Parts: sequence; C-alpha cells; structure tokens
Amino acid sequence: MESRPPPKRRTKRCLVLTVAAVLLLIVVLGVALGVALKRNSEPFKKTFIDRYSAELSMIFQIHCGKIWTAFEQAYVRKDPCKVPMEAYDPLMAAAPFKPACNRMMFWSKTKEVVHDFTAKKDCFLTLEDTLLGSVLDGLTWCGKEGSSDTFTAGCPGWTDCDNNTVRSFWNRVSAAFADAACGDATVMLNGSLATPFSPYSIFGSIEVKNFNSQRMKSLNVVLITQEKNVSNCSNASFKDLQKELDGGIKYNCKEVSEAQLQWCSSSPETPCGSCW
Ligand code: N1C
Repeated sequence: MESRPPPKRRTKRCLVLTVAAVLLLIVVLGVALGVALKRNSEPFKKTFIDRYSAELSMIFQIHCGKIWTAFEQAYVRKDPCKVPMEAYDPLMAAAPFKPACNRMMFWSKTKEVVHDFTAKKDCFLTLEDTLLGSVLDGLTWCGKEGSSDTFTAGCPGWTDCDNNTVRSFWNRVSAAFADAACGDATVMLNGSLATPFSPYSIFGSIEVKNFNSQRMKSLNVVLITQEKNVSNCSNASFKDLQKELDGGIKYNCKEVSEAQLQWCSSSPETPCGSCW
C-alpha cells in the first residue's frame, strides 16, 4: 500500500504550489496588461502628435503671415528703384536676429567657398543660415506703382539703381546681422582679388560700419588664397578695413588656402578652431 506524506508536509507542498500559482498569475496578468496598455497608448500618441502639430502649424501660419505683411509693405505699390533700405525696418522689427556670439561669419566675394565650408562644419552662422536669409537667398522680387502684387520678373537688376528692392533688402538685413555680432566674428575674403576689402561691397559699406565694440571683441579676417594668389594679409585694403572698425574691436588676419579649407571641412574629426 502506498504511504501518504504526513499532513504537515502535505500542507507545506500545497502552500508552495499556491504561492507559485499566484506568482504565475501575477506575471501573466502583468504581461497582458502591459501589452494592452501599449496597444492603447499608440492611438493616444497619434492623437497627441496630430493635435500638437496642427496647433504648431496654425501658430506658424499666423507668424509667417505677419512676417509676410511686414516684408511686402516695404515694396508693394512702389517704384522698384525707389525702395530705401529703411523700408525694411518693420520687417526687422518683426523678425529680429538672435545673436550667435563667436559664431558669426561674414563674407565678401567668397559666397560659394564660405557656404561650402559652413554646410559641412557646423561652427559658423552666415546670414543665409538665418531664417530670413535662407528664405530670400537667390530670389528676385519687386512691386509696381498702382499694383498690390509682387513680381519676380521684370525687376531692376542689382546694379540698375541703388535703391532697388533686392539690394535694399540685403543692405538692411546685413546691417541688422552685423549689429547683432558679438564676441569674436569672422569674415572670409577673397585673396585672388587685388582689393580683397572693398569699401563698396555690402561687407565694407554696411556690415563693418554696424559692428559695435560694446558687443564685438574681434574681427578675424580669413583670406582665402588660391595657387595663383594676388593678395596677402599685408594688402593695403586691410589698412582701410582697420580704420573703419569701431575702436576697441581687435583685428587679425590669416591667409588660408582654399585647398586647406576644403580638406578641413571634409575631415569630421578636425575641430573648427584648427582649420586656420
Ligand atoms: O557685397 P558683399 O558680397 O560684400 O555682401 C556680402 C555680405 C555678407 O557678409 C552677408 O552677410 O553681405 C551679406 N549678404 C548676404 O548675406 C547675401 N546673400 C546673398 C550680402 N549679399 C547677399 N547675397 C547676394 O550676394 C546679393 O544679392 C548680391 O548679389 C551678392 C553680394 O555678394 P558680394 O558682392 O560677394
């Protein structure tokens, strides 16, 4: 006859089995609840994101509408050769620049080299990297007397008249961008020109005049040189540049070959500070 365990051991085994069953039940319920909650959170997450982006898009549309109104009032219904840079004052008030101390990059006659560099190395900010600058870079626009439209054809060219719609825009935003410069600023100039610093360029006639020594510590000229180079840092035009600088702003100049710049921007491990 089979011998049955004594009642005390039977009670203990029963207790162990019950605890194990309860634990198993808790684990199964936990997993099931987790799966159910995760599944339920998916549509909730979608609702959240959909509503949030709809709100944001509404806010952006209202904001863009205000900026557009401030922009077009500068030139609509006007002779496109009679738009002074001050016409864009309301635009600058509506969309001011946030200063980016030690990162601001200016240029003159080096647009492509500069943007090729800043696109690959994220250490400097040009005017075209700002919202306004990037939206209008490369575009042509103007108004016409007696019309509330904006035209993109038949507008005066850059050199046709001084106060043309596009030139006055770049003059005005460049003045504001330079006024916001703080800390150490950099400018890339073209060493293959006999006069790398031209007082007639936007850089020479607007930006340098708007640098403020209360905010700006130094201007570092990076003179981009080619194999057949014409100018170096002792070029006479740099004397004019130093004379124009607001007293107290330190001046430095360094010659950097275009090849060195390209090499530096294509090697991700090289820190920006060691590019020149
Ligand atoms: O006359 P520049 O150069 O000296 O003007 C460059 C100077 C930069 O530092 C910029 O901050 O002025 C600002 N700027 C622009 O950001 C800009 N984007 C596009 C000036 N001009 C700008 N453009 C166009 O480049 C403009 O429509 C005109 O045709 C050129 C001026 O470039 P430049 O003579 O080489």
